[in-house]
Amino acid sequence: MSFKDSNDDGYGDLRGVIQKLDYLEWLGVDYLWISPFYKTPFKDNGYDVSDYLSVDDRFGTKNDFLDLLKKSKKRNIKIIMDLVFNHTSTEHIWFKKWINGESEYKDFYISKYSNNKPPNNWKSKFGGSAWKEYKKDNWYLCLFDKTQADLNWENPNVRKKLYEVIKYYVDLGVQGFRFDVINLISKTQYKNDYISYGKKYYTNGYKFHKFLEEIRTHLPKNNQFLSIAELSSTDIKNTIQSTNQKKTELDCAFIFCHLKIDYKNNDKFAYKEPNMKKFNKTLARWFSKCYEKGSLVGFLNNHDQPRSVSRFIKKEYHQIGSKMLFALISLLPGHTCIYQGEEIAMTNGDFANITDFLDIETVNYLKANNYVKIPKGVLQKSRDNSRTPMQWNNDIYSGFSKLLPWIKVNQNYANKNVFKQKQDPDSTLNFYKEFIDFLKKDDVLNYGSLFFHRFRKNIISYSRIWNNTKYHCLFNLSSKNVKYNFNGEVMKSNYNQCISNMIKPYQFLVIRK
Ligand code: TEU
Repeated sequence: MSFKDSNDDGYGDLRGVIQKLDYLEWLGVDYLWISPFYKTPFKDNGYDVSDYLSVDDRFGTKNDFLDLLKKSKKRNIKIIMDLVFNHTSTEHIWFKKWINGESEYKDFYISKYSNNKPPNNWKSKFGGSAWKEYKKDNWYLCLFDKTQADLNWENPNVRKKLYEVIKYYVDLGVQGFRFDVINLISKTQYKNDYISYGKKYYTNGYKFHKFLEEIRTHLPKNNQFLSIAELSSTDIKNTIQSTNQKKTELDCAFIFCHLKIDYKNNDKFAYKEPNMKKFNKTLARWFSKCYEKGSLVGFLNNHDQPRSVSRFIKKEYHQIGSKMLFALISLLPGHTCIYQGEEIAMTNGDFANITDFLDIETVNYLKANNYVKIPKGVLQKSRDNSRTPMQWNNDIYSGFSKLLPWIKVNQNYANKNVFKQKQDPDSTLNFYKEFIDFLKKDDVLNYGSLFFHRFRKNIISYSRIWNNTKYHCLFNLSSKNVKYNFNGEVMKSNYNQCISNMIKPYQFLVIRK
């Protein structure tokens, strides 16, 4: 959507991705996860699919997609499709046939009878009730937008149709899937829930692992194929099971606990400074417990999250701090996922008007609360922050498109762009490239065990150990010098000069012992 627009209509597209494959290869990308580009009414940026088997006109054609597969293969980049299987758009033909009562589509969606009011008090993740009345006293479940109806996974015919989608893309040569909110697919009890408003019943439901096992049987057996579970509000036990080493379910998982450190009482849009102690504690707990028995993907950015530099680093330190954040997350065991623009330290959008916000979750929130001015928490955490166009150069609209893009370009593009950073040996971009190369080749990082140390003085510290080699990794999460003694050979740092009893603002060090 926001990566590269090849036909200057203001929307990123598949041809745009093809144009930038050389760049991705240069950077060292192995797998490329692309957000949904299926046919969509676009209420939730493509996560509302109206036909899984066709490409939306906005994004190109099936031929463009086949070309992308061919050209990425030449560069050894594997394509990961985003499978949105918890729900479809209400524009999907399945939904239309279901609502018309066609027998083949009987029980395709989750529907309950309830007199005059929703069947229970579950809340949608985008605000309001999780139910929509479609005919007098009949309601369908929609955990996200009203136009995203939850599929009924209990129905084998639904699963059969979804496995046909998997087969279609595997046959085309896709080499991985990211399964959107896959731990929400098993729902069986529909009781009122006065604490978590439904989460307790629809998250990691009792058939969830059975369904994952079934999905697995439809995935290719080759070990290059990568399946990723997006796990919403989950726990360690279920995460381990979903990504167990016997590979009976999926290969690895995205979890979000480490990114909820600036939520105030679970309220995303209430403004709160991130709590770094909690950040450390969450990373330590999750990664230490999951890395041997299961597998987590390390990431700090995606299309739903605010930009990590804006979130964690004071403005004057964005360049140095962006390198520290990447080191912090990528030196942990497991795959690392980078989100477009992170490699040049792109920041949150510079939105000035309430009408600049487009994301459905944000817009619903603003409307529900009758905001006329942008609240601080929305500036801080709206999903639009990460969706601004990729900053390629300092041409008009940051080189993303020649036409006004679908979402506002961040005005810092003139100074912060790929073209400029490529020429600067000290840039975030060149750091990412060099660091990715280092990560791939290093045995300690690829196979080593993990040991987290105590968090003190704003320093996160952990060790990676393999055979007789130990890497002590230190990260200063603050903008202050911190007195801290360390010894050993400094292998990597984001500062040229290192002093053995001081860790500089946002400095990181990998020390070999
Ligand atoms: O997101 C799942 C999800 O629950 C969150 O990350 C969501 O963005 C959060 O509730 C916001 O506070 C996935 C997709 O990544 C997201 O873009 C979709 O909107 C959502 O599923 C529905 O398909």
